[in-house]
Amino acid sequence: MGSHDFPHGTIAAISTAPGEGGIGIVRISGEGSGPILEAVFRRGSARLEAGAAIGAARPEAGAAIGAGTSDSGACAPLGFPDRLMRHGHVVDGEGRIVDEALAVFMKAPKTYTGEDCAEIHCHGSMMALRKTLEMVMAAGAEPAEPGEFTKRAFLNGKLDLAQAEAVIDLIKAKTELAYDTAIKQLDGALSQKIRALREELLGLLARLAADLDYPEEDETALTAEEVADSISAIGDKLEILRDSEDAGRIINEGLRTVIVGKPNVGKSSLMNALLRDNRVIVTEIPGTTRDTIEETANIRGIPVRLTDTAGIRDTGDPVEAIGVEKSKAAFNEAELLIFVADMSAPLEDEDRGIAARAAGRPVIAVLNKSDLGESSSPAEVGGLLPQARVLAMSLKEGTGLADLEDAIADFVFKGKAARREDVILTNARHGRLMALARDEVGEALRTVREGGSFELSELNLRQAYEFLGGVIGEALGDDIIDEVFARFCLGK
Ligand SMILES: Nc1nc2c(ncn2[C@@H]2O[C@H](COP(=O)(O)OP(=O)(O)OP(=O)(O)O)[C@@H](O)[C@H]2O)c(=O)[nH]1
Ligand SMILES: [Mg+2]
Repeated sequence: MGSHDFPHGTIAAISTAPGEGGIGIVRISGEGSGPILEAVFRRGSARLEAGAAIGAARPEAGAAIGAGTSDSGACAPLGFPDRLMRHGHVVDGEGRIVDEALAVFMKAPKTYTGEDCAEIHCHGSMMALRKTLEMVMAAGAEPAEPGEFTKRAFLNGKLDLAQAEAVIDLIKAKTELAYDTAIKQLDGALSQKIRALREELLGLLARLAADLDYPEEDETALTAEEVADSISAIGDKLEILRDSEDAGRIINEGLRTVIVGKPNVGKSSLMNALLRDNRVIVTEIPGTTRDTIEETANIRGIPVRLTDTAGIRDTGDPVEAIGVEKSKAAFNEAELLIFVADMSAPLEDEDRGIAARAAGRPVIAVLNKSDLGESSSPAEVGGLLPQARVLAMSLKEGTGLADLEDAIADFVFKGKAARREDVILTNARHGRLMALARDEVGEALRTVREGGSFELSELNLRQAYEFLGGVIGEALGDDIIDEVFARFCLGK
């Protein structure tokens, strides 16, 4: 039997992470959830029941299931009262036990997807889970696409699109800050902000429409100044939200940060200090690090993807030379460079050469080994890298590290401390729509300020309203919705 047995398709997937675990969950959603659960699950001890009885209830008579549910999708299956967890066994077509498990049926519409749902809690064994999923499919479920449960929740109005996207952020959150941001968005903080902005736009559009319809009623006539003020207030709010996107993306995806400098200045020591782990080999021999090494550090809640590199210098050693080439490649991909030099020695041509490569790039300069004296000064490094913040540090004595962490956080938040109550855009799709809306509002403002017709600015404001709607998933095409949910993992 196949999906056609249940009009909207009943989907199933293993929802827990692959690997060994105490418990693993097979999740089912759709009208077939109840009958499928009845078909694969025996309550109580299957061993005590006659094998024949189990066999008899098996769904190779698939039609019987279809017939039984065509008009009773919302009914709890026999033996499965709504939302009551039952103990029993998953059994195969011959009545053999696949696993001992707990199972629950949840009646629509008060479920995650808004459809009838069922869950089978097996042991967290990939074999037991796969076999259980096979049984569930044999009983009529189709394999779920990645994100399909959440997509159904969206299509059934359980979540708006921004909230649905927060689910994936939440699953992928690696730091407390990423987690906080996702939880807030799931709770609807961003959606509320978008809705409020749309209301404001709609209010303004209504006032403009009234003005255009009854221009002769002077007492209600709007002045260009009034309209411009209202538009610019909306524009400012859009700008603030748009601006938060860079930080938001970094919170979710991490900041690609590369530690560069000539050999032996303490790059690997710095990597270890930021990771709070002896991850990389440190020796007094120049040229110790020969390969690029990437690890993620949690710095003030920001996932910082650090790359330690081989010290860049001309070398006759072919292995080190490959490392130097890799360093140069990593250098070019960095979103932030940490340039390290030795404070206890005068700057050399090698330092100057590396600094020249970093010209115009976002960079923080560290003068390490301050415990050994000051032969090169922060001012000198500042001369080479005018855009850089320059910090003195001694990794040996543990000074200056906190300043560097502050500097990294400042770089991400552009000096504005991330406040917990702030709504931050974490999603490139939202960022794009927000930028489009901002441009439309900007255009409307220009028109009004230049004495153009309200009608013309009205068109731009309408467009902005539509773009904002796209964030929460209003009036979006199927292709965009599919693309959003394709980012999800299986079983969610
Ligand atoms: N006195 C002093 N020594 C340090 C300090 N930081 C690092 N060192 C020492 O400097 C030497 C080189 O450190 P590494 O971290 O291996 O330097 P690196 O830049 O990774 O070197 P390469 O991998 O060879 O490019 C080691 O002996 C460290 O113990 C510091 O702040 N003060
Ligand atoms: Mg090193």
